[in-house]
Amino acid sequence: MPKTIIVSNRLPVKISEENGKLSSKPSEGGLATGLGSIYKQGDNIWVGWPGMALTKGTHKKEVTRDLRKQNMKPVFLTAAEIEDFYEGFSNETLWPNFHYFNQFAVYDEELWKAYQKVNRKFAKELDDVIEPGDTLWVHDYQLLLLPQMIREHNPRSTIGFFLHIPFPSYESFRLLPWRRELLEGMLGSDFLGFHTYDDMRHFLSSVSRLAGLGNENGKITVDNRLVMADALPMGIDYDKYAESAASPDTLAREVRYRTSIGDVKLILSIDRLDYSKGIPQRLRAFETFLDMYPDFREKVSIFMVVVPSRDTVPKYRQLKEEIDLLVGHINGKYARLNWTPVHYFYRSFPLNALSAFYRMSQVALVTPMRDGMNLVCKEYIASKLDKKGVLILSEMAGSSKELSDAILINPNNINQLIEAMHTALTMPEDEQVKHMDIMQRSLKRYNIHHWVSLFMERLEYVKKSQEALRTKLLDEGLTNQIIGSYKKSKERLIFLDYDGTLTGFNLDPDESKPDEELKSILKKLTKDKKNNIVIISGRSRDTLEAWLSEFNLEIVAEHGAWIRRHGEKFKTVTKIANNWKSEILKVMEGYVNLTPGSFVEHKDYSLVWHYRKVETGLGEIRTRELISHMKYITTNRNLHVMEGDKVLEVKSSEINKGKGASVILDKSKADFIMACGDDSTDEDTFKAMPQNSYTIKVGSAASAAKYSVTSFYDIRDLLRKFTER
Ligand code: GDG
Repeated sequence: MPKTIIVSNRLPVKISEENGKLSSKPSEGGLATGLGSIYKQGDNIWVGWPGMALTKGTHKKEVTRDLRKQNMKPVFLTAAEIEDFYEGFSNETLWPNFHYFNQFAVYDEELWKAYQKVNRKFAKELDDVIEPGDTLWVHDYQLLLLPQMIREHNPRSTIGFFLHIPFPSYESFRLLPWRRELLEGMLGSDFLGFHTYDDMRHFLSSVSRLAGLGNENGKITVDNRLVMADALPMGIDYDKYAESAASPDTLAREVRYRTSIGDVKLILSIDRLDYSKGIPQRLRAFETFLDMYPDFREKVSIFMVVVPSRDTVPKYRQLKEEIDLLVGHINGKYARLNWTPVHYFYRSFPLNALSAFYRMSQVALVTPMRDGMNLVCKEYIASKLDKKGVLILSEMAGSSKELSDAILINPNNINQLIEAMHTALTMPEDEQVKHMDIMQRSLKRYNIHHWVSLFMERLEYVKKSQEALRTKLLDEGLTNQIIGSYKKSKERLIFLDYDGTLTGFNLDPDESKPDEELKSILKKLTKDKKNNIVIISGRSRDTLEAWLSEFNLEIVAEHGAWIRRHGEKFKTVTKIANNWKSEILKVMEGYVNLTPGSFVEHKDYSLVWHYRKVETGLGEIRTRELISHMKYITTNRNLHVMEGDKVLEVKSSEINKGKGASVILDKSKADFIMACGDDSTDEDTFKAMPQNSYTIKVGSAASAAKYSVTSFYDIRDLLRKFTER
């Protein structure tokens, strides 16, 4: 039976060694709980590093055996790999870059090599466990290259990827020397999940700029494979935190802690030691708060837990020293015998202690400079059983997108932060309850289990969509069937769109001219007296005439506005009004003035705005503006606004390729009819074709065509086979 494989840098256990004896402790992290419902079932498995560098072969065997029983498989890393891959490239290159701390980022070829090597090591370990039909879910920034590496050996695998940290804007991501490789690695996935819509759109923007791949609502076509990106904010195990907050152990702890601290209001701050969390900024704001509001001295304290993390990395060590100094400074300045302004703990606590801290605190101060999501603020809310308490939350945390009932602040704005503390400490209880209630409802619903099942559903949806597209894919059997019916037929009518169907898309339109290969195909096809080949294109009749006049074929130009039959000149199909042009041209020219690199092409029955030479992004924005402008002025005017590859065309609604094709179909007695096209304008052609014809779409987008192929080369191949004996 197909299984699910979870892959992350760390396994949800930690192995430690004492006096030569190994022991393993399960980790309590939210992810471990959420994914527990998956990896503990049947043959499912979690693959990752067990958290310790083991050198002895016997130890490795023992750990492997022990973990196997718990549905886990270890990937053993050497001390050097941990240093270069984990502490190095992951935490000193990717982490700062993705959190917009580029001044801290280290660019080192050796670290990059280690990162590739360890990702490859994971891929190798996975090769031993992956079987056809398996689903893989890869986690986080340490394994960005892994999806592609898995796909190399397992091309049909279902691969999901979730990024737990922010995906930075292209302006940050582009600084990485290995940006392309990293993106390509990620694009090996079928589905990519991010915490927020902003992370998702940043990723899509990098994909467009670096890999040249556009997207339609998050769907990207990579090597003819559909890949989808989406925003799926991670939730917490709500019930676990609510239950822990109500447990007798927690209540007993709260009484003990309260007795020691006395009757002061508490502002809670809990983070891993990390510069992205804004811990010093928070302390400085609290110091100024005490300066500005002396009435609050002796009445309020910060309760600050900093969990040790990455403290072998120099930047983290420095940060620890900075926090130590600041805490010492504030306590030295304000402390009284009966009051400590900052209660500071550099260690971690058991869950019940954490729950007691959440319960005891009037305010939670969660003010990261940047955070993928931030779970602490969600846990605080779930622990507030009486709904009393106020959350101050940084806009830079992914969770701020869901928790708009918190007091949202910009962590760089110290005055705003100070005012937020004052507002929180003086907020009436009924108001606290009102906001807390709204946030609790939302977190209860979008909990970790919901997140896990949503991720799996989305992944399955992408796989099904790929499958649906594949069933239409023109395979060898279907190809032979079409060739057979072509050969048997007495009269044939073949409609061929030009750009994207017979040639690729070129930035320079001159490069789209028929090349030698295409010329030879067209020559052979048009020589056969049984064939009527029709080129049906949006291009102007002059261009098509110039490029194709040497062949004995018919032409439908400008989306059907002009038709050239055998031995005749171009004729218009209908009498089409053109009096709309001057007004539309004025508007388009306005956009040309605004947008360097753009220009307007005049066709007989349409106007086209071209932006392929405009700065990437700007062209797209201007086009969106132009579209809404056009929609407004074309209402009730029988005009049609069409988007193409880096173009926007406005034409009369009376003209479309379907109508053009119908003129030719009407008089035809062909017993073999085929139409090939690649973009939305070809859909009209497909729809105009009779039932028994062959319609073929180039590309994977939804289409009225019966079959699909992946590239214009496939169309060329098919046409070539028609003429072979
Ligand atoms: C990354 C992203 C994203 C803290 N102190 C103790 C303790 N904790 C637990 C908290 C919470 C977890 O650690 C911290 O999670 P965060 O989400 O706040 O931050 P990161 O570790 O940076 O996580 C982040 C997350 O991935 C998930 O996608 O939200 O943005 O950076 O659960 O409760 N737990 C215990 N004792 C402590 O002293 N037991």
